[in-house]
Amino acid sequence: LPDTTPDTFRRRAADALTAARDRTALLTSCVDDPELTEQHSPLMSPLVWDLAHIGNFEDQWLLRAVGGREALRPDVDAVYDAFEHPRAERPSLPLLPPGEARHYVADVRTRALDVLADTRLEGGELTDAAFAFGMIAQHEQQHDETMLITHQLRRGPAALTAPAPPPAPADAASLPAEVLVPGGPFTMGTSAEPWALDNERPAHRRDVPAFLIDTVPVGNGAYLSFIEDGGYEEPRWWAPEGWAYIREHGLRAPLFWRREGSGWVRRRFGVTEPVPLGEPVLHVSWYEADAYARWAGRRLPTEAEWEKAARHDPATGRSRRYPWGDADPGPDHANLGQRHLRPAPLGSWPRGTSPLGVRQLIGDVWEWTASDFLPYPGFRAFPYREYSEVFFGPEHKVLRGGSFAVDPVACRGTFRNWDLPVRRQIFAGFRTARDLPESA
Ligand code: AVJ
Ligand code: FE
Repeated sequence: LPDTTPDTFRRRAADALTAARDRTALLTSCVDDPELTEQHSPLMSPLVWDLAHIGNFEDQWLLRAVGGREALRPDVDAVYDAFEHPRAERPSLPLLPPGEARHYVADVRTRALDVLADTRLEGGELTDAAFAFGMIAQHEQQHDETMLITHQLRRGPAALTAPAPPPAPADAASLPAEVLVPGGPFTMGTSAEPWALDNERPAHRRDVPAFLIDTVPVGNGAYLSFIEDGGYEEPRWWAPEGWAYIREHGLRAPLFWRREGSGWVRRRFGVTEPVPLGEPVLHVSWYEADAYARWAGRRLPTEAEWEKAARHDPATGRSRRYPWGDADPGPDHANLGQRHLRPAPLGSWPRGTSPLGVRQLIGDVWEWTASDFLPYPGFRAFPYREYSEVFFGPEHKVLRGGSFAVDPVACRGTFRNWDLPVRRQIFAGFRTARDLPESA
């Protein structure tokens, strides 16, 4: 685990906050002010809402709760309360205009860094204050991912560019299709990770029977076979609610795909390109992932299976922080942090392989799991119920592993994301699993 003496902690916290702000600044300066204020999709907030919401959340938690200081803008709390106003109605709120929003977030940050310098942090201990700085950095990075989704939904020429990820490594084509994960208990979740969110806690033992899991995520090529086999016309592959949903909305392919001539193209950050067959499939709902798996004679992994495949080290019996070990993610481990604006080819990042041989678990695409979003035994809401607790229940499905759009500060082997099973604008794909045959 990272060294958490007060001085290194202060440096880590300041660096994490600064990295998040650099990304926020880029995402909110690469389009003009009218584009910041307009709503690009009813599923998303105007970018300028995200921007000031980031500052208001920091105002509430770092200035008021941790610093015990006066609020900078208590008058805008209600406008930026995500629970009071669903995304669709946010454009009609009295939002701070772009210039004012930029000043607000900058003023809050200056004062928050002041609070960081003044706050007493006991050596190595997880204090509520120490957690709050990590929570705020993660919150801003989560909204940076949300804003990147808005950029992907936006019409018009590209506003963002990034280099392509490296080509697949030499062994990518010869990897086994699936990996056997042996049965038995493993440690799920964490009690030690200082910046783990409430829903990742506490660490607990889980018995997971032996199963087989895909070595890499499902690719566009395999997904295309499902489409061409009539997958979207065949009700037997679909959960009943999923079938009703694709019929009602006329869905026949992942979001952003379009038929052109005899093939398929997709629009990606303002550029239209042939669907790359060797990349993980992206922008599919849980219903589509579930239907594909059934068509393939397989199923989605449960959340516990995913985490065991990612963290369990059979040599020691321990759970690692990440598939590759306990070291923080580096550029060779995983495609994270919006370095590339697309997932890497199937089989990429050999240095990020798990002890059992599973690849691309972290980064590239969020992976839908079979599981509902539920609390772990011993869960305690922290620091407030609306962070996770109000979302627990069968209506939300868990996603794991993070995407290319996720920053390392908000990505761990234990990190849990959740969304509605109809959602497709998020950077989500999946991999499949199956039970071990009786005879084995
Ligand atoms: C964990 C991604 C579902 O965006 O709704 C942002 C993260 N929580 N602000 C979301 C979050 C509060 C959350 N997700
Ligand atoms: Fe938020």
